[in-house]
Amino acid sequence: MKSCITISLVEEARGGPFVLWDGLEKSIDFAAQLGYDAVEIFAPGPEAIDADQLGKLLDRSGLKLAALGTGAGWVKHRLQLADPDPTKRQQAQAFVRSIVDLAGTFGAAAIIGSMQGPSGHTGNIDESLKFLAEALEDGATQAAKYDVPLIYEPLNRYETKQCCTVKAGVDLLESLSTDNVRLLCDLFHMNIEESDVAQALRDGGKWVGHIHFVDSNRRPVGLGHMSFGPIIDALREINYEGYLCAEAFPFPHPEEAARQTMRAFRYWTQQ
Ligand code: LER
Ligand code: MN
Repeated sequence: MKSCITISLVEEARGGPFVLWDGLEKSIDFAAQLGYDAVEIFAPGPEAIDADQLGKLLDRSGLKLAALGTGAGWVKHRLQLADPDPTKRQQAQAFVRSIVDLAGTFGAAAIIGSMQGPSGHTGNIDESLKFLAEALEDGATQAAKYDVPLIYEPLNRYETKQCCTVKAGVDLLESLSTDNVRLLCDLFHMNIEESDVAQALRDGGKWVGHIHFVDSNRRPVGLGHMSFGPIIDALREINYEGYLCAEAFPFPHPEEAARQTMRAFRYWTQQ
């Protein structure tokens, strides 16, 4: 398993669960100094990232781009993939494709999390799920051009009503005509929704494609009450070789949150 840390470039998301906030250059250099393998970047949109500059920063530091988040499509632009308005849905899908294109040039995946929309306001979960499935097919087709998967993240019940557990995520992915979507299992959401986090990961099996590595209270790993032993055992059992990515509150501050996660990553993966 490999280590990864989130960098947010989205001012509107201040207070959110992203660890590093100090721009790409400083954040990437700091992540490299701590020994991280990769970064996951949350950007306002593709135009906010200069691909040449990002390429140089990654080369210089030896870090990989693990993934790009699409959540700013919702947080900043109020676009969501299950919007009942077809024009807004198309705009949301175009936003996702633009992030898939940028991530794809780095051999990285785009993540669909908050962009799936809360869905509660339509009052029609089946319709929302149908729109979401169409969007996942669309994004996955685009991602396949770069030989990367699209990554889909079930969220807890306070953020979406469409799909809140690993089981619901697997059912959704299995209903698609593409097999190019993988699940992002965020341990914070799972702590709220699953009856057994480790068993849910085991059941997720081959569909588990990315992990948000965070404790029960969304603080860095080690600062909550999650049992990480069984979680790491389950990931080993399913031969998970992807990233454990720190998506946590920058508690008590970004530098210490990054250090704490790296200590926890080493502790849990080196035993
Ligand atoms: C995004 O990865 C996520 O987990 C959501 O809860 C948005 O913050
Ligand atoms: Mn997450």
